[in-house]
Amino acid sequence: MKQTFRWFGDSDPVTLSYIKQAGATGVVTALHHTPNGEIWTVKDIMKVKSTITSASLEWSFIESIPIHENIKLRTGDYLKRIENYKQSLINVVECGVKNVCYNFMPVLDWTRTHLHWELDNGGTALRFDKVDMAVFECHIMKREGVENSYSKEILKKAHTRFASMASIEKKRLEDSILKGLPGTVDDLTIPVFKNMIAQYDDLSHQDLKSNLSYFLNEIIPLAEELGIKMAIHPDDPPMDIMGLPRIIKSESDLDDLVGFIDSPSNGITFCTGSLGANPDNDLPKMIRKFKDNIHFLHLRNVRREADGSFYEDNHLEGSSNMYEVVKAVKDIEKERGIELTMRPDHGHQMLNDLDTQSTYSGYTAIGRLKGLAELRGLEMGISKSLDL
Ligand code: DNO
Repeated sequence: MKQTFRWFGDSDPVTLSYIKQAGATGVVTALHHTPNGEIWTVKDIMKVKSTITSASLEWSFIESIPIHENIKLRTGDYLKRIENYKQSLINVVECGVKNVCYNFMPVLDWTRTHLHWELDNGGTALRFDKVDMAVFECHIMKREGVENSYSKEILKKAHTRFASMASIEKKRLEDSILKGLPGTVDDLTIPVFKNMIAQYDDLSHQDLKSNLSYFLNEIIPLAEELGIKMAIHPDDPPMDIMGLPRIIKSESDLDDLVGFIDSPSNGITFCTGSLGANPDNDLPKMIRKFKDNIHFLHLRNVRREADGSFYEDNHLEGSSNMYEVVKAVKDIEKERGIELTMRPDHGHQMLNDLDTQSTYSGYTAIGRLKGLAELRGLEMGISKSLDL
């Protein structure tokens, strides 16, 4: 596998020099300052690219060129936004970058209820707690219709938990959910957020899928002509939240995706953390099944809990069998005669990184370095012992 690290640009405390020291050969980044839906200019792309190449690294994947909400809703100026997207694709290719990750999650990108959840060993992890999510939806943002989204049991627990929460804890929960996680939409306030989700009131899962299919049928022929590999990121967590439809969370969703348009450019970011939070997903089986469409790997491991909660465990631990996952990856690499690009996704906050609040949540240097080192060792062990 080609080993890469996500980098958030010049303001990222995890510098290109650190990334190089971690042993990665490439970085995954985006034009984080270009507003969603605007054209990425050649000048801006080249600036980032030359910073990366000056550090003797490669810009392996763009993560992401985000999709404007009007495209997801197929409303307003969506046709103009699609044209902008196409122009951005033309421009990135002109700069020699040909791999593009994106997602189709309405309003929110990835979502957690805890950004610093304490582990037994003193480090911290990201966590999604179903009851806390219900606390937020029922008692903090007071979403209409929320009682239809949770079981009676969870709603009851949420009621009791909210009653015992100090205001600082309520604020922490609200911030964890709404204060834009790295690479996501801007920070949101509850009123803005409520307006944004209201736009999706009448949009079913099927409608959103049909809007994705429409978008792909516009974009993929051009991407294929340009030699671009598009790779959709699955929904994280892989379930509806806030009453918003989420459509890329299971094997059958991926079946639909690849069926929308048959092209090597219509691909997948196989995120083992996002897909692994859905207990129905058999990750090694899915890797083998979607072998021709997987262009990018996000490797991490979540520990699932019975009520749908999960936290991010060590990369080789958690509920998914990372040995079987990497073995499936090695098999498909061999079959396709290629090396897939991977990044160790997220990492614990640990050691010296505990003394700093400046790294992006989940994107600490040491936790990811540990994840990369473990995955690298696992890959070597599999390759050498199975001759893959
Ligand atoms: C979280 C990330 C996601 C991802 C986007 C891709 O850590 O994997 O935010 O970048 O969903 O568009």
